[in-house]
Amino acid sequence: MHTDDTGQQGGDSAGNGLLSRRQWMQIGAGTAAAAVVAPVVAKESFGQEPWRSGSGAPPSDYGDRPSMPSLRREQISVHPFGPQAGASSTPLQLLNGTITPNALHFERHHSGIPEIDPASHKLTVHGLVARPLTFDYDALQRYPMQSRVLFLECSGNSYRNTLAGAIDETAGGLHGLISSAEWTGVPLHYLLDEAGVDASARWVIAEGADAAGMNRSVPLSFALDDAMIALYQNGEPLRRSQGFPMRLLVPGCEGNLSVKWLRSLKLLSLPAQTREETSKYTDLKLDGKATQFSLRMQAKSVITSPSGKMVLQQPGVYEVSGLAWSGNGSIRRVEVSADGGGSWADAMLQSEPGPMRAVRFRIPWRWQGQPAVLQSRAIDSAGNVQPTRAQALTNVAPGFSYHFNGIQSWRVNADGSVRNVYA
Ligand SMILES: Nc1nc2c(c(=O)[nH]1)N[C@H]1C(S)=C(S)[C@@H](COP(=O)(O)O)O[C@H]1N2
Ligand SMILES: [Mo]
Repeated sequence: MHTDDTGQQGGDSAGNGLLSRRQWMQIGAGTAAAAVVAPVVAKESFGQEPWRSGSGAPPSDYGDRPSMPSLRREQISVHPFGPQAGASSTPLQLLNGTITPNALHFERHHSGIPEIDPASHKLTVHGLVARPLTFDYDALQRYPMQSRVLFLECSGNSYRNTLAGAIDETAGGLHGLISSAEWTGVPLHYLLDEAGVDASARWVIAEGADAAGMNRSVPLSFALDDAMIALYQNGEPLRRSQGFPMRLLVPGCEGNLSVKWLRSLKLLSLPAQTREETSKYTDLKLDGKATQFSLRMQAKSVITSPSGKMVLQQPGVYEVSGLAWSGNGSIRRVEVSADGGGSWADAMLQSEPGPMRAVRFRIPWRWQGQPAVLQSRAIDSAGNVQPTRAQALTNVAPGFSYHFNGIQSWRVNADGSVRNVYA
């Protein structure tokens, strides 16, 4: 693992231009002609830009969006049954670091975004418990809280790459049903302990207060281990689209389990077999059988730059960078290939790694106009290796598209254009 920024990159460079960090810095220390990104040499003259001709805007009571019109969610899709049942994706290729700004967190709503009055909303814990309990927003604010940086991924993420032909799309357009945030809330076991879980309870059925009343069965062990009732997202109260006033968060598991606008937690000895865990989110196999409750999202990564629809403007050294995550623990290693999987080099993991947390990986790459196929491969702390697209699609029923974690391939053409391909 390479988490330092000192040039101590242990992994060797690999084919088709992948460099070690040390090689990259040596380029930078060379002559101006070989500079890293050919910066303009300063002439010590400063312009009279129009924004310097008068004072700027006054302070405001809430921040505005960056002056960058392209910075917006993508794939804003509405369901044929009604515009409220839709999704939107995080523009992964426009962001850096690991945290998704709240305004760009992906969305998935089965029945639109309810407008909930936090003063009248209640969460009830009932079923196989000694004392059914009801919590309101104010009561939950008084419990001990925890903060955790976690990824959240819809199990339908990346489904476009299960289709027969490779679609020309951006990284966010293909894989943007993943976001990450620092979530703050009440560890669920506090509430369950207080209610007194019956020895016969094995599952917690979580239900939302949206019109869909979306519900899922969560194994009791997950609920007691590390699930939380999230109240804050990146420091501010949850956005309405993320479940205000409160949502369940089940770290590392398919997004569907993290029920938004949470109003009921019912303890049962068996799963409830809800729509979301029978007709949806079961893994249909080639032989007609299905695997239920494959809840943990598998090891996965995606290069966000260079990525689909980008154009490399000139030959030179580029940083290949992306995100990796796994619901089975933390990311141990990310390998990058520039020759379609022929050879691999270790990328640097350049953000704080941790369980159920997305990490940023980076590796320098010299592009001299040669065609290339860029890929990344995540390896998690449980030893799982991200499969190729073909491996990920073996023993999957035709048309089944959930839980796809195959390696993404970006072809860089001689003209610098980057496109999604199946390698
Ligand atoms: N009550 C409720 N909870 C829900 C949903 C919903 O439609 N209603 N969508 C689920 C799905 S499918 C996903 S992937 C995540 C998406 O969370 P986000 O919109 O905050 O990104 O919420 C889950 N929780
Ligand atoms: Mo989802």
